[in-house]
Amino acid sequence: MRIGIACYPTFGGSGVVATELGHELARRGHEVHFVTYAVPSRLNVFAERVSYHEVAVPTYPLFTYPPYDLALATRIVDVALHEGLDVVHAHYALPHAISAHLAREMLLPRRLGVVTTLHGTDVTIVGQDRSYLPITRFGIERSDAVTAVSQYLRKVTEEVFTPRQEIEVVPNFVDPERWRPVAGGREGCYAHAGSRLLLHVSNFRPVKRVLDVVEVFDRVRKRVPCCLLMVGDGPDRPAAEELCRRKGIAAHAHFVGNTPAVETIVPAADLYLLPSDSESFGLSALEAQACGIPVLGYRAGGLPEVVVDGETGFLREVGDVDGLAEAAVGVLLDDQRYAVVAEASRERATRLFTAEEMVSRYVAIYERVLAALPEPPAEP
Ligand code: GMT
Repeated sequence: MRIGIACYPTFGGSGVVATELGHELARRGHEVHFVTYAVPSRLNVFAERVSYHEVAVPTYPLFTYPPYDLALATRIVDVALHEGLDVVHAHYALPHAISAHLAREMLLPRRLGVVTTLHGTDVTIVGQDRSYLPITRFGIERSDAVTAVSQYLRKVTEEVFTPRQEIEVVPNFVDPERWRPVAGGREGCYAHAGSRLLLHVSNFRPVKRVLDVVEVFDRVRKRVPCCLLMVGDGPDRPAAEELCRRKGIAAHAHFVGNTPAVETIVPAADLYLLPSDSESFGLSALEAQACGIPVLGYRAGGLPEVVVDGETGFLREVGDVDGLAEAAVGVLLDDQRYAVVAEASRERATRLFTAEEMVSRYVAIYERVLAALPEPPAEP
């Protein structure tokens, strides 16, 4: 099959999932064409059967807002015609599902299947803004198939958009070879001898509640020697750094910005903190667990589908930083319990969230969509 993938190329989870899926599809013999404005952060452009097609967005004095969605639709058409795409898979509804639909209309009578995967804020925040709700619903309804990355996200999508078609849940997956415990991994990476390492990775948007990460760290540090490693960048980073300075813990909190090689850092951590107020899935929590790192977060959104409280990590109500700190201290001071939780984290993550299963499910969806597309009119 020839599959186009439209996604965000940034460090965010939806682009990561799209990229990992593309690589897996290519490994299974499919031809995969990424169509986006920059090379996705985890894309190996030299991988066999993987191509990258840049979307150029020319500016013009009249354009206060250059129309990326139109440029993307035009590029999808171009790639579909020249590379013979069967399906385009849009990751994150806006604008990808709309551009994919537009491209399909432009290509008629040539056929192109459109599959949309909803990832999170495209439904929970952006898609519910009055400026975008109708067009998000339109994108969902015009897709030939729609998937969501968690049961939680499917439920919210059904409640908010009441779409006509069924939404299938295909959870995200993790590569157990790439994300794995590393012997001695707890030394180094800012964790000094005798000190534990707490880790957070995100785009530092308000939904991630990075100030809660600092609050938890501050409380844990009073009882267990530890450091905090903050990976990523975004709007709330200055506030988090300032809070560390105010609390007098800045020397122990390291903000390192974005880095593509997160899998080399995660195994060095003792605990992974993801106290988002709504996480549709929490891919980084899955990756941490695959490395045998227990996760602490809030009982919100789809995170309870990824982290089992008391078994692979610890979940508390949103805002309960004391509860999270208490759970962190409890497990850090009990080596035996820590080992059990760490092992369960790895075992569950690599058993339930396999590429093999999820990629097969996506391929089955593509095949179903293709089989249902109307035949093009016969040549005269
Ligand atoms: O929806 C977003 O905020 C963006 C998106 C991204 O590109 O980072 O994140 C979402 O998709 C990820 C991959 O499916 C999920 O693991 C994240 O939980 C989800 N983020 C939120 O729901 C906040």
